[in-house]
Amino acid sequence: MNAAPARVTQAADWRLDFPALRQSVHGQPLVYLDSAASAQQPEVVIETVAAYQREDHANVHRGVHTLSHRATEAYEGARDKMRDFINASARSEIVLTKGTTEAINLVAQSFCRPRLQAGDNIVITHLEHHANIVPWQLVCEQTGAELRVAPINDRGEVSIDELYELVDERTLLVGISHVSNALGTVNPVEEVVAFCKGRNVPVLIDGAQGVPHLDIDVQAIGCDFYAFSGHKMFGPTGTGVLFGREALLEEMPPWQGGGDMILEVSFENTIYNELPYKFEAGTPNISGVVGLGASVDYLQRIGMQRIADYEHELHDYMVSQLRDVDGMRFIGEAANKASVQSFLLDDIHSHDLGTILDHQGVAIRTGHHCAMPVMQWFGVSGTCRASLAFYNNRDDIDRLVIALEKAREIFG
Ligand code: C6P
Repeated sequence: MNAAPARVTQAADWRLDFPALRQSVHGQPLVYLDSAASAQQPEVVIETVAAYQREDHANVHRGVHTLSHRATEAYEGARDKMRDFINASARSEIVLTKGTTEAINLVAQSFCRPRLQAGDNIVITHLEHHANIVPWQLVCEQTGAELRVAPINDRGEVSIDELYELVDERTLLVGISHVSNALGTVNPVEEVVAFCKGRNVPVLIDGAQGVPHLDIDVQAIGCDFYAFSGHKMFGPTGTGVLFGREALLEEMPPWQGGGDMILEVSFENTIYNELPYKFEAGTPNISGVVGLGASVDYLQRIGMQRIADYEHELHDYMVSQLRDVDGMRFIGEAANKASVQSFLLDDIHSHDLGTILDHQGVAIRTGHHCAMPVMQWFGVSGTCRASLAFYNNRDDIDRLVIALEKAREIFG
């Protein structure tokens, strides 16, 4: 037997782990092609959260009683899993946040704001999600610094040479996505980090769309910060991670104050907690983080490299099948892509097309994908976006194609 059918069989098995994928929508078996917005959760994540809530729930780091110990163990155990998952060198480098957005805002306010002065700059790219644009705009407004934006080309690839030209001795940080959510472009982050390291410029990578699809090793990448969200990696919403190099995190002040981020408080003087707790004020999303730990275990059982290989093949299949649909216009054709294809069909509005597909049981995302500058670059108000996870298979793509052909008939 050749490799392709074997992989498809594996995908069918993985799919059975996801209860949400077993349902019908508008009378048709659900085809879920919106994992870039939020991925479905396997049974084991749902059950782990439920079991925690049924039996172990209490506040963390606070109680001497048994349930508090159990909750703390489960929560801190999940941090250890996350450290291992991205190969951070220490658990102190794993700051638990409510998602990528919060993680990037933390860096903007705690790392950049105290350091930035008028005339300094931050460099990002044109294909960033709003979460990797607006926090930098805010901190630039607050400090008088300049936000510089590296352009993209017609295929949706960052012009890396132009990015390098924007970096100078006044650059405090470069922020770049690992994988573009709107276009699927995989950015050469290792190269960018190597260039910036040579100039002592820290790099933040928005890994929201990287972590679910690629085997991430933050030490091999060499980045200073790496941000990602739990709900895109088959875990609960309201969870996420900021990886930060310990030396940088140590230098950074807390950005939110409250319980758990302190060692001692008096009106005269407050002593902050050690890493990573200094950045985790208040009661966290305990059950969500415990569920995220279960999702890491689940992903590691399958293997991220296996997932990446399977998805790569499925992505190629999706692109080849969509390309043959009459009236198809691709938005984003980078040489190196992962998981996503954005497109428009004839002159059908993306929301109309999304609705017609939904009525055939096919879920895609439509609109600007929180990446308005990308839409502006391509001169469109929005696109349709099909995004894959390892639980998708070729049948899903075939159903998408049939649904698109039906939409063409409807719109005449
Ligand atoms: N993109 C999408 O449909 P949060 O909301 O904090 O979990 O993630 C924000 C975020 C940051 N960066 C990238 C590259 C992202 O894709 C996202 C979330 C979703 O594309 C929802 S807008």
